Amino acid sequence: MRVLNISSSAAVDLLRERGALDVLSVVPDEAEAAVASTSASTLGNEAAARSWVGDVVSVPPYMGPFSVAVVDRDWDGVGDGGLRGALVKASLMMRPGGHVLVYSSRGSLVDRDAVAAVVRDLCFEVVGDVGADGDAVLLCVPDGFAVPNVSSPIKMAGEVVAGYGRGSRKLGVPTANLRPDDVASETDGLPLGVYFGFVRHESGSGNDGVVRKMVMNIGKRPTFVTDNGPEESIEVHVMDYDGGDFYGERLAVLVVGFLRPEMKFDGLDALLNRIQTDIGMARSQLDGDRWKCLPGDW
Ligand code: RBF
Ligand code: MG
Repeated sequence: MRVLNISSSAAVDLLRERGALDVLSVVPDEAEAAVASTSASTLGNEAAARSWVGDVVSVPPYMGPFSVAVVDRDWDGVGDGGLRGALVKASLMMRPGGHVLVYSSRGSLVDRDAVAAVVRDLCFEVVGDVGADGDAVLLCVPDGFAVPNVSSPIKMAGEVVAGYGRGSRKLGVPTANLRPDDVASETDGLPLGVYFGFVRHESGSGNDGVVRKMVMNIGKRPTFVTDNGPEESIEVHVMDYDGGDFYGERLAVLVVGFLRPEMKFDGLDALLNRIQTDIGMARSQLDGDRWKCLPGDW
């Protein structure tokens, strides 16, 4: 079990006593880094206690994925983005089924509703308060990255309309934009961000009866769009398919999971890198036994 420790190095021994095999502590300086590792070496396996000097936002993604994260909202390693920034970053590095414990070492309020508001558009579900005084809040990543607070896959269908000509095809990630009105009732209230599931044609020349895997971005593409101008777009990338565009055809989409919020990346390369990660994560979920059998009308 790999643990992300965004709190004092004192937690390392406790975590390892509880069976954590690999603890990465986010520490503000080299002195604290030394404590985080000596503390663990008393338990035997030095290699399994690592530290990262800096804040959680700078932790390289390859150091994950994590099954557990412990977050002291008052710890230096939380960084300038505060609790929200730390939880966004943690959410990008968690395994499905993983848990995040949020507390405050200074006794500042960690109110369940406040935390729920902070993670509203992240892949976390609030499990509940922990401790007699409710001084910590436990979050989990639903198994299979199921859409939080949604009990079954979301079915929607819409016509493919022209995008904004930003050339997602040229980027190597062609997307079919669904007409927002067609799917408004299903997407209403869903957080902006990246979803995954299945797609098939309802009609049109592409209607070959094949169910394919897809990733879907519901959002405003903040990486490219700086004013608040354009409305939400609902973009579906059909995986393992390099046929034509689907303009005018109707796509039926089954959304089964949610990966992350939509983010403003530092340019195209960073966005494309993350989209490749999204596709990889979606593929490993969609190839699993859970989706061998789709709902009846699929
Ligand atoms: N655009 C963003 O600005 N931020 C994102 O986080 C983001 N995530 C995406 C994830 C996926 C899986 C896909 C297919 C698109 C995403 N986009 C995102 C939209 C991207 O900017 C858009 O496809 C291109 O601008 C072409 O319209
Ligand atoms: Mg498009």
